[in-house]
Amino acid sequence: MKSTVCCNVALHQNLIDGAWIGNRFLPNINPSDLSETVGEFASATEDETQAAITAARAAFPAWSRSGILERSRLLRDTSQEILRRKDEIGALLSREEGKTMAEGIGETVRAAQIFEFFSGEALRLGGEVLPSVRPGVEVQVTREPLGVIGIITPWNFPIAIPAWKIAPALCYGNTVVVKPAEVAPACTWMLAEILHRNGLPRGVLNLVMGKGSVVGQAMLEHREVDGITFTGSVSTGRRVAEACARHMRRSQIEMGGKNPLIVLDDADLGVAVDVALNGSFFSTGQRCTASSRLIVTDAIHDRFVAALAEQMTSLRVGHAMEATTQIGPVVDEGQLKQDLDYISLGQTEGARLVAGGALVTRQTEGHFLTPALFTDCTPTMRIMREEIFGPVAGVIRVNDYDEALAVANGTEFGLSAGICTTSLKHASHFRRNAEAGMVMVNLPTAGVDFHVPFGGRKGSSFGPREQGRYAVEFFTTVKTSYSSSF
Ligand code: UN1
Repeated sequence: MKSTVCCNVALHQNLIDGAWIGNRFLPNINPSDLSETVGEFASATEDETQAAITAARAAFPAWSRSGILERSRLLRDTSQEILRRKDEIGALLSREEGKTMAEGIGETVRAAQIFEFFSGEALRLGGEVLPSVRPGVEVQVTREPLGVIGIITPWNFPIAIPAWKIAPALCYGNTVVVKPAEVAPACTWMLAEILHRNGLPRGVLNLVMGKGSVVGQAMLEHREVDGITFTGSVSTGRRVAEACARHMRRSQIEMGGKNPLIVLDDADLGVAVDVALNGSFFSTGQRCTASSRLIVTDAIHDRFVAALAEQMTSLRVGHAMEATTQIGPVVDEGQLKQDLDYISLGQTEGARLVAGGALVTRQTEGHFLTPALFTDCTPTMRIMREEIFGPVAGVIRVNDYDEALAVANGTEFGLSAGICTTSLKHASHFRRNAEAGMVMVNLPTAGVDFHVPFGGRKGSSFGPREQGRYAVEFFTTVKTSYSSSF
């Protein structure tokens, strides 16, 4: 049945071994309009998850030996279809996640670009040939697919993150069991449907939607999964990494951030305000790369805060699909509660709320929250140490660059770090000394390219990098073979 309409709501099933399966569903609610159900999406059982893993295992031998041209074409066709349908898929993304239409379409284009990139990579997989230390012996170093890959994705990039895990997995000859976030599964369902229709052999990609406690747990425990790539919260990431270690299985874990953006006295004020506005609040601040700690030196502090607060008041918060909206709703009630709890905690901790942080009503009932800015923050406050994952940022005032750097690095996270400055000396020093996987100079901490490595340090990430050519590290395993001419 795959996707049928029942009671005016489309039903979307799991894809297991090339068949659309499942008869229990969960509603996917539009956060811009709680009266709208985007669709009903299957809630897989443990047995269904196991069947998906068994199918992926059975499909592995043939797929791992499939021709690189077949894989490249499939990824290219998928890229082209996503691009052709970018407005439709972007709208679906906005409806299920709450990103603005521009953000939804932008993310969809990014997913298409990722498939295009890996369509090329499929044709470029090489190896090394070396002389052995033993005369007459030749050494080859090659890469082979890892096996069955479990993919667990978050709700905040409902198409880009599934794309940047699925595309390299298939490119290098792995088979897949993918579980999207329960809150926003529609775009992954769409991806699975496109891949299936474009000729992906049965069992090569299996989609199991539903609850982490059922589907995710079954994936963690199943012996036939060779690697798990996960993006999500710190607490779940830790559990995934531990379970993988118990099974001696490879893991790639992307978790949170508490990303600093330093603004130095010599910064271009207009640039700094734009960078902070974008990095802190666009995509409703729901990015692990969001700039949540704005570390600002003394002489520019008051001008920066005034200009940022001023710009924030003119941000249009509202229904994600209205053309004028700049900030869409918070994704769901649980996240909204978390944001509001941290906003009141900030005030209790002694920070000063200088802009936003209020619920607003619009024509439709949705989770509309104005972006919040705190000043007078100290590095030890919980709002400056814990990831909020919402449109909330705080300003920490510092004396100089050295103090700014120390505060920036004084966190258990290390995903992205930014600086706004016109000083080459400070920019270069920061690029070398920021304890983060990604560093941005005069650019937002969020919003990354699709063809270069993505990932962090410390408590933000664990395992090999994602994206670009570095994806090969996780999705393949190295073989060193020796051959004697005698
Ligand atoms: C981006 O900032 O462009 O979950 C990507 C996240 C990250 C992706 C951020 N893994 O927010």
